[in-house]
Amino acid sequence: MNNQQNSEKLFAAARRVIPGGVNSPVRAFRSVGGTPRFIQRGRGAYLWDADDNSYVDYVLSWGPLILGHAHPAVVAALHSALDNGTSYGAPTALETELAELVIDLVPSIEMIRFVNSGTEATMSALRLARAATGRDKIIKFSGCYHGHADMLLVQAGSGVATLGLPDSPGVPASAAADTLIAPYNDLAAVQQLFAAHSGQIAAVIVEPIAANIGFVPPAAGFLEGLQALCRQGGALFILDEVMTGFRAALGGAQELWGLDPDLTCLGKVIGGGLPVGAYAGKRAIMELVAPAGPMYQAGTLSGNPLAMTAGLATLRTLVEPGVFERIVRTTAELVMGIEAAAAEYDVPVQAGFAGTMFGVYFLKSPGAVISDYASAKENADSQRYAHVFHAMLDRGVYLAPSQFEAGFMSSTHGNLEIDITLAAIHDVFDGLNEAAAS
Ligand code: KE4
Repeated sequence: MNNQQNSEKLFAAARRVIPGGVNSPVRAFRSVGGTPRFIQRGRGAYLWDADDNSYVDYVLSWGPLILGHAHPAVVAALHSALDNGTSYGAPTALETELAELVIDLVPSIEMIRFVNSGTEATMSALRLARAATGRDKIIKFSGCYHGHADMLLVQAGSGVATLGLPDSPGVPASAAADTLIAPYNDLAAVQQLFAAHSGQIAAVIVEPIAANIGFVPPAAGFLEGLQALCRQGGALFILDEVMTGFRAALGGAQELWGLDPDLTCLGKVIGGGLPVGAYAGKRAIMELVAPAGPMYQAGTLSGNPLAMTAGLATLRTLVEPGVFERIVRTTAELVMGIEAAAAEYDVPVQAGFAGTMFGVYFLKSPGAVISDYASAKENADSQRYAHVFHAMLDRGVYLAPSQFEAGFMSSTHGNLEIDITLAAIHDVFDGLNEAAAS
């Protein structure tokens, strides 16, 4: 067990003034237990905590840091931007430059509005869908997490799943009344909802990979089927690519499956670690957004020059020849190494990856298949995950502090980091067998 005295002190102080001692619930280690490590700095693939323990980091701020911590190109760009000030509340060329870059990379996007978080992106995209269709109902999927807007905190994933919250108190029934739920990967259930609510559904919003219940890829034809049902039913097809954008593929998960969503929600990577979200899509729909059109949405710090600068530096580096492909290879190497170790030590897992993001479920029984929220809750062994999480932490590897979260790779993870990680995995898996044998 590595020394965590300073984290414990800092956590005690934080809990006195911040609910749960954290500014976002998943950081509190509630589902894995123990003291969250208070981080002092990051560089490349590594984090250092308040007790100066170093970790190979696979959380990467929950996805944004695809170039690792404090990448020189991002830091240099921010240093020069800082000399010009931090915010103007007025348009800048930077916003247009980032908009043009995102539009170049994601063919379905013709126009984009920047906001400050993924929550704002999905909340605004759904308001826009309701404005565009004149309809009120939306369809989301159990276990999918689209941020914490009232209408979306219904059978959500991520921190809601991690904490096992039934849904959140404070969300009035009226706010959720128009939110219809279907199981992920269940196209028939969506067909039934369209039939039962014909002419009333404004949009279907979906994570193209259900990565807020861990890592559940779409079944063959699921996303394409949703897109077709939306077209037939007069509803907008919204892909929430806050997590998968520029990670599942450079053009997002929609590139992997040849999708053409009406709207796409983005976040994380496009801010390079600074607060940026965005909703984007077809011009005819986006031009309904104020002040071009009547649908209102606004934000004091939207398009902030520092955030735009970090996003531009990140994406411009990411699109350089070979950078993205190399991160994908490293991701594949890690996942295949974990699967090989699980086979060698007879540890039942369900692992997967798409581009630069991955997930590993520890299964309660061999052969179980996780394909949606219900099967994840039934078959994922969260207790074993918690044990592995802390054992890896003690060996200098920082995984997501929840079985219901995905893992992320960066351009700064190389052979050394993969070797450290797989050596730790072998050691931990071997220990699992010893514990079982004793
Ligand atoms: P934010 O409001 O946290 O920027 O984005 C919300 C959001 C929307 N859509 C998807 C697919 C997301 O994954 C998220 C946020 N992801 C979580 C981690 N799974 C953020 C971590 C946290 O809540 O602290």
